[in-house]
Amino acid sequence: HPETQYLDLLRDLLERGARREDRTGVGTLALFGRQMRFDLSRGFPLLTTKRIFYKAAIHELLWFLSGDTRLRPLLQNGVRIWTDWPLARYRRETGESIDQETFERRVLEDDAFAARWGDLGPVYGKQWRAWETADGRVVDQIAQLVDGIRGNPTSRRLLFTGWNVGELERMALPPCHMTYQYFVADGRLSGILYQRSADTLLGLPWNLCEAALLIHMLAQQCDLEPGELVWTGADVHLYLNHVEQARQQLGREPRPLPRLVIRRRPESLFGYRFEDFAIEGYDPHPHIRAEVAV
Ligand code: DHF
Ligand code: TMP
Repeated sequence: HPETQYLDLLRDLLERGARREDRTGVGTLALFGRQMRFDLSRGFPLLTTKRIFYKAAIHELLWFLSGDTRLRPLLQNGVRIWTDWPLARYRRETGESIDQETFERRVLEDDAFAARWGDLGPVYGKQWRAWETADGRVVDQIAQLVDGIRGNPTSRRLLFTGWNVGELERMALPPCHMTYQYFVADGRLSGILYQRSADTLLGLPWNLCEAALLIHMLAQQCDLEPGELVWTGADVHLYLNHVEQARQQLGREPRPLPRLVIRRRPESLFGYRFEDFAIEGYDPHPHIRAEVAV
């Protein structure tokens, strides 16, 4: 079962991970340099050993592709996974002890507040769709990628990256899933995701889901079949407050992978809507709660 790769990774982290301090102060067990491969023709790589909120993941990917970096459109879709970072900044800079719900309500309802506190800076969406060059051009890396896959499928430059060195300090968080590269052979489109830093229990399952989703969308737009998703992680870690959750998950048997259905072929990669996607046959084990390290 493809998910065995993920469970093996969790087990390796528990058994052999190096205990390291980290930026958040939580501490991790970490390994350096790991790879997993998922043949997308064998099913959609959504974990089954715990429920993943894939609807929120779809919203997040569409938000990246829209070029947006503001919290508000995520919150309007009920996606709260990014609130913690602007909230931490607000608390740090104002000294106010506002709760998450109040903060989110203000971002949703108060334009001035949202403009001041509700933006993540030039994160993924900005770099993917509107990278600003030193000579004043604005580059849409995703549009160029689609043109490249269609027009020059054997190119070895079919990639985009969020790692814009000059803008890292202005980002709420420097990109984790930072570079995506694509490869066309035998009518199939494969993709590599290079992830510099992976929260194996919380973030990684979402990253796999979204990277796979993007391959499916690109393939549809370029008249190709989805090939493989190759995931490469550099600093791959398990937070010390996720150890119990990892053990619990390791006690579960993977179930058949679900399938992704794209109900419509939009006129461009930027025409997809949330309703265009359906995940069929998803019967996961129950969700496992875990705290995210800010
Ligand atoms: N920081 C850390 N330490 N780990 C991350 O995975 C992470 N991910 C970020 C931003 N910063 C991060 C963006 N993506 C969750 C999932 C993805 C994500 C952020 C958070 C998360 O908390 N997922 C939970 C529940 C989500 C929910 O209740 O909607 C999960 O169980 O998947
Ligand atoms: P770092 O910037 O110090 O590496 O912290 C970022 C943390 O967030 C790290 O634990 C990795 C995790 N993360 C993911 O695993 N996937 C993601 O998509 C994001 C945004 C973060």
